[in-house]
Amino acid sequence: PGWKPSPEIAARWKKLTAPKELTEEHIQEEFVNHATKTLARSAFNMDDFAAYQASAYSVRDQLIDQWNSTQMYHTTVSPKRVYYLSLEFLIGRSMDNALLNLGIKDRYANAIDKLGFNMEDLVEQETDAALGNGGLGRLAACFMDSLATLDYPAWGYGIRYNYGIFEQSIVDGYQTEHPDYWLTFGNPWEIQRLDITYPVAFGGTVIRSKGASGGFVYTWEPTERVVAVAHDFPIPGFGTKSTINIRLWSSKPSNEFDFASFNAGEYEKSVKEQTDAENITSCLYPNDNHYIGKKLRLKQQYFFVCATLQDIIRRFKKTGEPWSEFPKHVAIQLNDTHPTIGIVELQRILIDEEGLDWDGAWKIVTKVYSYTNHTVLPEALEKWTVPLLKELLPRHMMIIFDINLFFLQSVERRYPGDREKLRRMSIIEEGVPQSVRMAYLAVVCCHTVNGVAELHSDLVQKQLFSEFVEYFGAGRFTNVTNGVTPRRWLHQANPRLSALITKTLKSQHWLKDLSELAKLKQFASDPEFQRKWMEIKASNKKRLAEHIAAHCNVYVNPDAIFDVQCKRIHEYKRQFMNILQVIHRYEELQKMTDEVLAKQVPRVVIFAGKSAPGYYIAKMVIKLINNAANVINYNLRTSKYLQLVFIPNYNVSLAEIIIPASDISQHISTAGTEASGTSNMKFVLNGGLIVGTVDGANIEIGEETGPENIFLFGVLTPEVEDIRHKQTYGTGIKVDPKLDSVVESIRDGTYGQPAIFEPLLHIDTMRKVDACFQNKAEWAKKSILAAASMGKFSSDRSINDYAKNIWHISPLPPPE
Ligand code: AZC
Repeated sequence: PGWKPSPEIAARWKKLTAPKELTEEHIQEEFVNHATKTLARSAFNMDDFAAYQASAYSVRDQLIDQWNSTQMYHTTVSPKRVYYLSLEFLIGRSMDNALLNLGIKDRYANAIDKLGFNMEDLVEQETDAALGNGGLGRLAACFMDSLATLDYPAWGYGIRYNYGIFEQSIVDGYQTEHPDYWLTFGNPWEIQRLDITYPVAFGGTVIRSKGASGGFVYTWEPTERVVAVAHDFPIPGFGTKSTINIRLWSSKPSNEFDFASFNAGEYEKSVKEQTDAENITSCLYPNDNHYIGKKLRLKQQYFFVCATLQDIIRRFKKTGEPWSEFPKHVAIQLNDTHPTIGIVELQRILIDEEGLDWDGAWKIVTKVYSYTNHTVLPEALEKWTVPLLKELLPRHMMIIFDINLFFLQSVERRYPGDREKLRRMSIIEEGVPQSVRMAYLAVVCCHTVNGVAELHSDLVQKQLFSEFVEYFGAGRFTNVTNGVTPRRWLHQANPRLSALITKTLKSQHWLKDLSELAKLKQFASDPEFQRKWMEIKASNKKRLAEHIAAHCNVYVNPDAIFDVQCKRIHEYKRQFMNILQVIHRYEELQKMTDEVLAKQVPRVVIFAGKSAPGYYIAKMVIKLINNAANVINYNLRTSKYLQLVFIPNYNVSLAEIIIPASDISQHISTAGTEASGTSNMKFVLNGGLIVGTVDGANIEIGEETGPENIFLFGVLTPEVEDIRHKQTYGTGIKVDPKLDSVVESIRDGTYGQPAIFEPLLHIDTMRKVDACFQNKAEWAKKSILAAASMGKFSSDRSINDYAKNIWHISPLPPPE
């Protein structure tokens, strides 16, 4: 900085920036100020959207105050910080969340009401920040909320995509995709930092020469240069002044290069370079649990970690401490392998730019990084081909080869002559072409590797990385079970339930310590509490019914069981099995006499979720659900007892409406395939019960609720492979496409091994649900007991686990 304030000026500055009391009048003043000055509107030229924007800018001012003081405080203390690197942050809307976390929602709502606007309507004006696909991206967002709430010195880093996940509409039953240009009207929740930029380079060659001390030095001469520009998204904690930052990078052309082309008269070339540069951060790849080997995706990955590391290093250098102290200030968490090239980048910077030797650099790098694995599905494990890496990042490719060489040499020393082992454990996969196994690279370079639920972490250690566990020891591997933030997923999404809990527990403290929910158990059989609890559920169901009427043109019966499966459409998540079960139910209803029909428990089956645009089977499942809905909903005789809807465009704000309204939700992945799942936690937290397989976090949820408050069914993980094998090579059973006609013969064991037919077990489970639902008091009790058991699944608990066992950082609450 070229300017330093004198003590008098600094004092004056302090006085001018001192937060003003948030009186009604002050809020109104700020609102009108932004409406007239920021938006250039007048009282006669306002609508809900303008009012939303004016409120948003004024709330943002509050955030910025807190954010500034948090950052200034962190700078003076210079603690060890955690940097959470993620290609996805599925934040959703910000205004309601900010108002609630800052504890100023009522004040704002009242103040704005007197200016003629309704806060609930304004909140609805906001477009989601949909910078993620599903579970992995939403987890990152929940973690940011917890890091802020628990006062950890933390930063999130990622990409500011111009287009988030596509918008889905349903046309003739098919999914159609539309671009999500969420930035059309600007984004009040970010602060563009045109002053914080870093160069990022790609391509070219590496020149090797003799250095002063006799060793080789490597100079990377890239051919493409772009610039990363910072955008800051302040994240307020709940009930604290801590406000942390998610810094998202956007790509811009580098000036040097367009000038060169421009001056050479190559105007078109210079413009093309500009668009190429901007394209790097244009789009989020819409794949969930599936990797894509596209060059642009690799560019995104390197682009964001390259800028991030420069930012982290700049911050570290302010301490004036030597490189050996770097790990005492910095912990970097890799959210899946997507940012793994950052490991290599740090090794490169330390050697090529900071002049450390290989071993010195390696010691630092391996103390800094840790890696979270989110899936064991082979099709989701990232591999980059060697030719592509060489083309885009030639120096990094050399370093990866070196890391692999040193690693394999030490494996060879431990297991002399075992060439097969070397081949299996190599970071480089042989083949034409060769490729780099990014997960192996992460395991070799990180001090800690974790899975996201007990079962998943077990599979990570026993299947995915078993030889690495044997080689490095089990100490490198651990579990951190996922969690969700109760602030967004209960307090914000279900305000009435939150208020009931606060009233019953006589304090809001449960929002900071979710284990306090257990105190609700004593009220589980209290008829008055049950009545209030179920009345809130009923009103949430009504609200969802209104959304369904508006978006699906179906009037669903709000007294029916709401049976929900909303998540990305994927074979392993088995929406297909679920829709077969629904069709089976429909066919059974057809056969019933009026008398029997009248005794059926009415059910509304609700699906929602996006399919990757190129995922044919998933798209066909969406089509099948919609076609089935068209038949089922128009059967006048049975539609009282069964309705089916597919709600389009599932996203965070739709989840906030659906989840509080569910009676049961389906988490029915094939055992061993869903790493954790996090919506399962959100549903139970809101008093919905799980129908699920023995998979992911369902297992731990069941341990907490007790088996009587969860509907688990199906086979266990070790049996799955066995069954698959038998199905492929065994009796050669063919499942009759007319499901109803074969159901009984399969069930009586005619074909052996009934466990293969999990769809049948699913059907049985759903019958059990019907029976339970009829006893209203018992159902209410289960719902309360299950929700009261969710203490473990707060993302606060997950973050405390990471902080204590992996990052070794401590809370730094801001001074009052
Ligand atoms: C998901 C897992 O599928 C889900 O089970 C888990 O809850 C979530 O991560 C958060 O840990 N994985 C992904 O979204 N994507 C990848 C590449 O695994």
